[in-house]
Amino acid sequence: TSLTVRAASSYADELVKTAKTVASPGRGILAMDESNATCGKRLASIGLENTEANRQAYRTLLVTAPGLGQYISGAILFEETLYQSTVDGRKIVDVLVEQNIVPGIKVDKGLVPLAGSNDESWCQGLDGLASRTAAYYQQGARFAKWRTVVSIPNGPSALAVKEAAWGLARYAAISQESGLVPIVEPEILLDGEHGIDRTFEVAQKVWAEVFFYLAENNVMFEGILLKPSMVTPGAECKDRATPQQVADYTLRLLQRRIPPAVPGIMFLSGGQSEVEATLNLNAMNQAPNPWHVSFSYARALQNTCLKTWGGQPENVKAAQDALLVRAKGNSLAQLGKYTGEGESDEAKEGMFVKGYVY
Ligand code: 5MM
Repeated sequence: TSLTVRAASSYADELVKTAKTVASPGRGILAMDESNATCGKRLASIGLENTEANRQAYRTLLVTAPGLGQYISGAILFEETLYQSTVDGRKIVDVLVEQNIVPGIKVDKGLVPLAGSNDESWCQGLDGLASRTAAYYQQGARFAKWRTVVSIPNGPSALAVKEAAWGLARYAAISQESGLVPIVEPEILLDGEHGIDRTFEVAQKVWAEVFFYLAENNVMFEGILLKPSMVTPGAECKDRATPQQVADYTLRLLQRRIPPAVPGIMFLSGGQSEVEATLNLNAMNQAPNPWHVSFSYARALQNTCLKTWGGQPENVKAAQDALLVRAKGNSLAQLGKYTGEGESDEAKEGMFVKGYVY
């Protein structure tokens, strides 16, 4: 039977192929789609100014790490980077393709306050999206990403959940019509004192609604990827969870809410330490899953790399090695073979920042 649905007819086969490539065994996504404001915060943390040249130098370091494509199947770029060249003048998109990495593009326009809610937010970017996604495809992007957030301490209100789910579904339908595989990312923020059961309850609600609207918008499930938060206790909850508990809750959530037609579940790290994010992913891959359970980390891949670089040209190689250590660790975790041995103390430090706004 044909997988074709009205909303994705002309690109259906290509969408399925792209999604499968990104969700290939032992690989995951490098999220390097920091908007200029977020990139500025990262650069400030190592004492660098937020200039285009510094952003270019850092992104060049990331995409030219030798052999990165062995562990990384896709890289999410900010619009600036999709049109940017490396410091030695090669198009970043071309470098990724040479590395066997599929270029992706962040298409949301960020979070703003949601009127009528309990200090919650919604994600902008639907106006003019179809023309932007068409241009991004021309420029070489093959998948897209839209991140919205749900806050547990602030509710979440029924309004905020509905708005998040509807926005994601409209974005997904539009992306598929342009030939871009949509990554569907309703991040449930770590903020709060709540226990893991409360996170589980909220996640079930959010994903039920997301899939309701994805179906209503004729999104083809074989041609999407998900980017969920792992089910963990709130960052300020006294009861901490082991990787085994996180894996049990998170897999139960997926089993209850995510159809096996979805080819890839690419988790975000959300402020977990680098090692924690890798251990949790590894725990989820101790037995076969109906989906490809993998990673789409920003901080949990980049943190040690960024600090090792420190903006110094002589540190580029060491920083690339640090990125490759994390990429390889998560590759092993995707295959359920990560041991956690020999990790630095730095990689074990949490990165959660309370009330963090990107
Ligand atoms: C890299 O940061 C992404 C874009 O954020 P802004 O547009 O707000 O700057 C962000 O969406 C990221 O891809 C996800 O949150 C996953 O990152 P983490 O660090 O949670 O793995």
